[in-house]
Amino acid sequence: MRVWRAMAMAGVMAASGGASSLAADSSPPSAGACQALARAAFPDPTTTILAAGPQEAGPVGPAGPFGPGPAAPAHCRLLGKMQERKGANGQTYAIRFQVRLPVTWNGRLFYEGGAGTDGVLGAGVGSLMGGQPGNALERGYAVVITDAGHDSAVNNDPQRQGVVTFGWDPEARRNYGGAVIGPVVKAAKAAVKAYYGKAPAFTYFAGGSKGGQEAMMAAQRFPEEFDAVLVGYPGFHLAYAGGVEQMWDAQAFGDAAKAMGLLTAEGLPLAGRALSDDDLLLVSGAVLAACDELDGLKDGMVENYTGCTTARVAPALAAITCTGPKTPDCLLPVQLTAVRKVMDGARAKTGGSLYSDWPWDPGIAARSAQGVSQGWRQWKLGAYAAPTNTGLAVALGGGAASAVFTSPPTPVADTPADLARYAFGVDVEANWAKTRAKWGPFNESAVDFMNADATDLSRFTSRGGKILIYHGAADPVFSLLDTIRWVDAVDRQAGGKADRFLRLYAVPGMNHGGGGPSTDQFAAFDALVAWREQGVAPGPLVATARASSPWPGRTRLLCPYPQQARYVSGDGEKAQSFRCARPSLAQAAPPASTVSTVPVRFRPDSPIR
Ligand SMILES: [Ca+2]
Repeated sequence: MRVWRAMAMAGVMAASGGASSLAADSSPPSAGACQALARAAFPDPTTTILAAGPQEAGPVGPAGPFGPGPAAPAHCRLLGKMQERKGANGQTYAIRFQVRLPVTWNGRLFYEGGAGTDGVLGAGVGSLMGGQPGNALERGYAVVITDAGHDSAVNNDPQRQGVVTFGWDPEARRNYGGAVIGPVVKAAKAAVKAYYGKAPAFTYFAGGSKGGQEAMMAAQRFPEEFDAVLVGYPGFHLAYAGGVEQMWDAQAFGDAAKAMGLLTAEGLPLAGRALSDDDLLLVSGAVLAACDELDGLKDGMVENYTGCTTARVAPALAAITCTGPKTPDCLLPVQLTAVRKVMDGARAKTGGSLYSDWPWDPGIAARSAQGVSQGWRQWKLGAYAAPTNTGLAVALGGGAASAVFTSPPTPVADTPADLARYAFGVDVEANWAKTRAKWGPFNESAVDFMNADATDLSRFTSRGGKILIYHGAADPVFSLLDTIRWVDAVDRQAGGKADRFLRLYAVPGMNHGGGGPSTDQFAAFDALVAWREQGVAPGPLVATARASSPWPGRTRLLCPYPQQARYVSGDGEKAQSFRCARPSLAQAAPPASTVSTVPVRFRPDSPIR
């Protein structure tokens, strides 16, 4: 029952606009206090304030294609930079940061994580993530963001991978990996102190994808600076996922395209054509045929993501294999070989895992009123109709793998054909070795500066630190199974008591950060705040499907791992018809192919085997 009380309390907090004010006893800062920040002292003596000025309530940032920028209350905006220097190849680097300080402050600081290859300052109003409406600034948080130490508009050499040119500079790599978090949070705390006259009572970090990697870095490498972190679909093994797995995926689907004679104008494989949307729907259909009912309800969702093993799915895949020419009802053996290879994850020639396998989940593709979901294919394959390789494994991964995640970096021009030539041609196992290599001035390996997989979190948790993670089961960028193995390793390290400080919520059907046949809207941030500040341990979260899903308005329980949602009785569209429970032993076992790969504990210097 405690979990339901926790949900009710989280709901009350959300209804009242989130966190209560800790600063009610202080009067709002004076009108001149904002401009005065330009003369304030900052901990890093290299800090330069570029702008400090009051902002009236209203939308901030440039208008987007769908309307004005996000809403913000009256606040003080501070823009600064620090550690400006001349770096590799004559590039000038600096750490830029922005702090928005609301006039009506709730006494807290919110560090919003970056995304992708960073290098930009976003609106910086503080996304609450999980599809939660509003933003942290509206709720009274001071919000800080950074470009992570490079500027995509400036550090952008077309002969050196374009926006990831910074990969050629060892210090810019380190900052991107997370070193930037320390100086930036200290600068933000100094701004808070100067503006409000007191330090934040609580400091949160929230980020997804690369920002999720940063949230984990915050807890692991700057544990004294943060009180709780919200981690979305994290790239905590980005060196492996970006440097190795994306090349593996590109090559698997590239091989299939080549075998089917599907090539670009330059004669390169056209990976995006390897499977059509209808072909991907056949794969999802096989997953559902094998696993949909494991959770007690045939509803197009696989809540039992650990029970849906390769062994269970294989007969359903065999059943859709063409025995002759391709037809709409079957997949060619070469197509299925590629799918199986991708889902098995990057492998060494000896068969050992170089990153992770992936859960079989119907979020690979699903049909809704808006068409077939693209969240999986846009990373693994790319747009079917495109004449070049638009899959992000190639278009983004080709540059990041060659410039940032391997040492030494390999020069690749920033063109679709050059990136594709690298992604399809590189030796995946050699790249894995280069994620762990040091070379000349690159005196930290990508694994060292990038991977956030420490399992001893005691410096963070001994101060009451809390970690809440969520991750889509159909995320095509970072594997939920890899995140599960890290959570298991942390739990072993904590003597089986990691639930005192760590929660993982798998989101069945969800792609990278949202979308897919899923219920991807939920109040994870509220749950984290209630846990850290009121001691209300998070239980099941009610999640709602968005309008673009196959089932708008459907609700489900997101269950804290290792629990999973299981249908009990009643309306199959409603969360209250489910309960959270550990899967039965027969269904709980991880995929057989990975049992032997689970390490006793994670070490940055050892692959998952
Ligand atoms: Ca089901």
